[in-house]
Formats: sequence, structure tokens, C-alpha cells
Amino acid sequence: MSKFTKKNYNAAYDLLYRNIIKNPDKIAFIDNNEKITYSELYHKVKAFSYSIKNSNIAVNDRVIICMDDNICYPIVFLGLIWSGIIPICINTLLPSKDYKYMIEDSTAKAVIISDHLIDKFKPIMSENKDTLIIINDDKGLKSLINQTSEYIEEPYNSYENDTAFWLYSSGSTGSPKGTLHMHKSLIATSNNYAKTVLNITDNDICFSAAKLFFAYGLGNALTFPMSVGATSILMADRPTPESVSNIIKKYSVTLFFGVPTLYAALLNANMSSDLFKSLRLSISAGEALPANLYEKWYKFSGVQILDGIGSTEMLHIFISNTIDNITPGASGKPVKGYKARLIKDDGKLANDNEIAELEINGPSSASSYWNKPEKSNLTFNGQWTKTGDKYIRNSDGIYTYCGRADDMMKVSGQYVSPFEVEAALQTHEEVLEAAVVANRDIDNLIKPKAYIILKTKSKIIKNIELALTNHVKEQLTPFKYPRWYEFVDELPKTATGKIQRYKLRKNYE
Ligand code: 3UK
Repeated sequence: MSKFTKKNYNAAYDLLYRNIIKNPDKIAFIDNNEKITYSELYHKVKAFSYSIKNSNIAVNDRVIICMDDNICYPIVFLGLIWSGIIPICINTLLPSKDYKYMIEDSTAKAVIISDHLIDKFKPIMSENKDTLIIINDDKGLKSLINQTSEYIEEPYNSYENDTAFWLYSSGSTGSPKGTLHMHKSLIATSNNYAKTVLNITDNDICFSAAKLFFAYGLGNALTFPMSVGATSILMADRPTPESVSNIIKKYSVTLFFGVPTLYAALLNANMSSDLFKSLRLSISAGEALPANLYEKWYKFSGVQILDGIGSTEMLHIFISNTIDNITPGASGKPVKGYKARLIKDDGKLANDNEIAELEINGPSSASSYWNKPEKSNLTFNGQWTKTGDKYIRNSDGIYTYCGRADDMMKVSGQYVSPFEVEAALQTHEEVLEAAVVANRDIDNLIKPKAYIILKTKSKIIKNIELALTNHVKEQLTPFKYPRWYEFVDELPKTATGKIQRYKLRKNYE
């Protein structure tokens, strides 16, 4: 990745400037409280960029953003990139210990947080005294953004292959990995996926139930609409059938982005299909969309769901169904600009109808993980990026998901490591041993199930399931809790004492 061979390009400048020329008065974002036009956004980004540079934060410094989805988010994200400072978008629902890890791993110079997260960050900040904390309230962030005068703040003259921002990606073992993305990738995903597969135009009203801190949400709700001058609705609330359908109806949303669990919840909520009549397309990613959910949603709403697979490492969707070619239950074909290959255990290319590991070559791959050379080498193999997924391709070139190659599960579109749930369960005083495996719910979606050996086997422990659930929720991101418990006398193990999870899983696959 040589700096001297590539064009000058600043992604924030590009995304803003193309709209300033074309449609400055168009509404760019709407949140729970306000609206902002492209022209206002441009000026606020410059004002924020000016203020942040005067806070002792320099080019290539990292700044963590841990904020709910609202209008400040794009201002901060783009303002940092505009200045050559590197935003790291992180999940607002993590436990404090993960925030501490990310602040220390990235040596972030500042964290910008929503007001309600202050209690989680304050204790960490006293241990990391050099890290500035900026709170999204009237005194903090808003005063940095709402400068009235006009600053002549030039964008940082970056190269297209320079790191623009990071996201954290998690694996089955070890700590989350800072995933470094380049300036050019933001526009590559818009050009290749959003314009070609979704046919996005400036007439679209986009709404992503997946938040901006996910790679999926960042494309759906920020870069895709901005790439064409569309309008994006940002919702701070948790996505429930009620909150999501209210937004779709209120703003006549045309492009709706969800995860399979949310489509299942919407279908189970007994709502009127009228609420969804403005939609022209719905999109699903994060985990496989079962064929029956596709059919039910189509029957209910009359709108297609395009299922596509993306990853934090590839930034967005690289294999997808298309409007003219949908195979329910499959992920579809490689998106324009991306190549896929399936590699067998012996390192050879798989033939059609053989299950093997999926690798992707495309213009939006991350360059590496931060400070993890071995893991970077394993995942980013020259032009090819490993996904950790098993896939099968049929003779029509259609790819179907066959499960993870590692121990990870995707639950509600997000990674869960069985080991971290087991470790959390094992810290409960009544638990002797725990094994966690993937299990399918009535909608055919994967959720964690725990097999537990209790310390006092004969004793009937009242409300033990609820106690274990609360215990897990206190330590991990809450959605990772087991949905089912089975109390057993022993766990299947190898001669060397390793739990044979496949034996616990086998009845459900
Ligand atoms: C799994 C899918 C089957 C698969 C993501 C859209 O999910 C995203 O990123 P993550 O890093 O997870 C990546 C892994 O999730 N997966 C995602 N989509 C599908 N499996 N069918 C699907 N449609 O295991 C993949 O390797 O959290 C999704 C856009 C950007 C993203 N980052």
C-alpha cells in the first residue's frame, strides 16, 4: 500500500461536495428531533473539523464514536475524516470492559459519546487521563458543531488508500480486532452495491434498523444515501416492530434495511401491511435469511427482500440477490466489482456443488487489523480476504450459506462467541460447567442454547434460568444471553477433556 502511487482523495469531502453542487437544499438526514440539509451538513462538518483540530487532536489520531443514531453522528464521522483524524465507530451496548479495551488498544485521543453512556466511560477515563471525553450535549459536542461563523476549513489531503476509519470486529477467541478501512472503500460499496444492486437514487428515503456503528448500518444510512443525494432517517431508539413500523410509515421510507430476526418480529407483531406500503425494497444481511421468512414477508408486504452477505472486513455486501434474480434461502451472486472463490481443506478450488470456505476479492476490503499481524495475515491473504464462512455454489453460480467455518454464531445479525457466553455462565456461583451451542428457534433463526452442570445437582434452584440470564446480561452485550437452558449431569467430552459441541448441536442442524 504505497502512498505515492495512489490518487488524492478524501471520502468525507467527496460525499459532501457532490451534494453541495447538485442539491444543497435537499434534506440529508432526519432524526427523532430535527432535520438537516446537505448544505447545513457541509457547514457543520467544517465547523466541527475546525473545533476538533483546535482540541489538540492531530492527523491520524484515533477518536472513538460511541453514539446513538442521530444527526450529530454523520457530522462527527465526516468531520473527523475530513480532518484526516480517524473515527472508530463502536457499539453503544457494550459492557465497560470492552470500552476500556478499545480505548487502550487504539490509544484513542478522544471519545465522543451520547449523554446516557457517561457512567460507563467515566471510570475508564480516570485510568486513561490523556483521553479527552466529549459528551453529545449542549455544552459538549453540540457547541463544537454549532459554531455560527463560516470556517474555511480545507479537507485533509489524504490518499485514497489511506486509513479513513476503523470498526471493531470480533472473533471466536481473543479480543476484538480494530479493522482498518480506506477512504476509497466508502464510495466503492456505494458504487458497486448500492447503485448496482439496490438502484438507489436521490428519490429514495433510506432507513436502516441496523445502527451506524455497524458496517451494515454505516453504508445503509450514511454513505449510500449521501452517494446519490437521498434522505436517510436516523432513529436513536432500539429497533422494535413498533418503532420501526412507525418510522417507515411516518417518513414514507422506500428502502428498508433489517436483519432476519427483525423481519420475523415484524411478521409476528400482527400489524397492518398498510404501514409498509411506501417500501420499494427491503434488504436483509447479518445472518442467512431463511426461505420461509422471505416468502412470508413477500406475501405480507408485497415487497421483495434482497438477502446479501457482507462483513466488517469487506465493509459491506459482496454477494447478493438482485431485484431480477432472487433465490429464497440463498445469498445470490457476487456483486459487481467483487470476485468469490471457494477453497477446500486441501487448498484447492472447489467445484460446483462442493462445500468449501469462501474468500472474496474486491475494492472495499480492509487493509489489515490494528496491531495484530498474525491475525491480519490469516484473514487478508493478498488480494483475497477470508470470510470464515462455508458456502456452496451451484451450476448457475448461485452461492448458498452452509454455516461458519469457526465457532462463531450470528445472532440477530451480530457475532456471538460460544466461549464468551460459557465464560460468563461459569462465573455464576451455581454453575460447575457450561457449554453453549447454536440452536434454531421457530423462525429457523439461530440463538444460543446453554447446557449446564449445576454444582448442587439435587437441589432445585428457584428461578435459576432467570438468574443465569441476568448474570450473562450483566457481563456481556445483553442479546448474547442463552434463550434455552438444559440442565445435565455431564457434557460430552473428548479423551483430552474438550467439550464436543457438535454432539450437543447435532439434533438441531
Ligand atoms: C455472516 C451472513 C449468511 C457471515 C455485515 C452486511 O454481518 C455483517 O458483518 P459482520 O462482520 O459479520 C460477517 C459474517 O456474518 N453473514 C452476514 N450476512 C449474511 N451469513 N447470509 C447473510 N446474508 O458469517 C459473515 O462472514 O458482523 C453485513 C453488510 C456489512 C456487514 N458488516
